[in-house]
Amino acid sequence: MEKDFVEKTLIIFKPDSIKRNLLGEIITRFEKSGLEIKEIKLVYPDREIMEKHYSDDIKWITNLGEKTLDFFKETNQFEQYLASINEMFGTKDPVELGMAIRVLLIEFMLESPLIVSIWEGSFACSKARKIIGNTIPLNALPGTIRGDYSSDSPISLITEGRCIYNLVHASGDAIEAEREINIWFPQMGIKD
Ligand code: IDP
Ligand code: MG
Repeated sequence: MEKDFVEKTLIIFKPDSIKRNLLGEIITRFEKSGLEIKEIKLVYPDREIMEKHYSDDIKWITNLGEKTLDFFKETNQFEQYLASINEMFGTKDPVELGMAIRVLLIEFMLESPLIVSIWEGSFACSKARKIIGNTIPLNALPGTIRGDYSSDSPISLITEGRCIYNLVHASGDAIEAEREINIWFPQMGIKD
């Protein structure tokens, strides 16, 4: 019965964690959490695999754009930031903005090899999400990977024309994990 709670999750160590020589420290955090490593490999990703991983699912893209706009809404210079976004991306529409961010994200993920891994444990997906912290490192709590090693935020879209660098990807839930494991480790299904 307790086997039902055992999940696999896909963790990707993104180019910024590799370039900043943080791989060891970050992997250690997953090891110490009690999650068990099942697979790990270095991958030189191509555009095709990255486009599958960050798929063009309209719901996800819309969410990406909306979350970005929400971040700016919470500042006291929303109108100014919105004008800058419009100037840079030619739109204020959340869907179009989400699409533009997805392009930047894929470019970023293609900047260096990635370390792609599978971890297993009780409620592994939600555990891994807790270990990594909020998508926006500025809002991620101390003690999480993103909170401890970065203060990045969507402001980088305006200042540097780039996506958020947040060191690590972890599947959002078990369904996302199954989809992602099939992309990166097609030889192994998630089900035992
Ligand atoms: P997650 O990685 O925490 O699951 P998602 O919403 O799935 O977050 O977004 C995927 C990736 O897209 C993030 O990890 C981050 O690198 C990038 N990203 C998300 N939101 C923004 C944003 O508002 N501006 C720029 N990049 C973003
Ligand atoms: Mg995600």
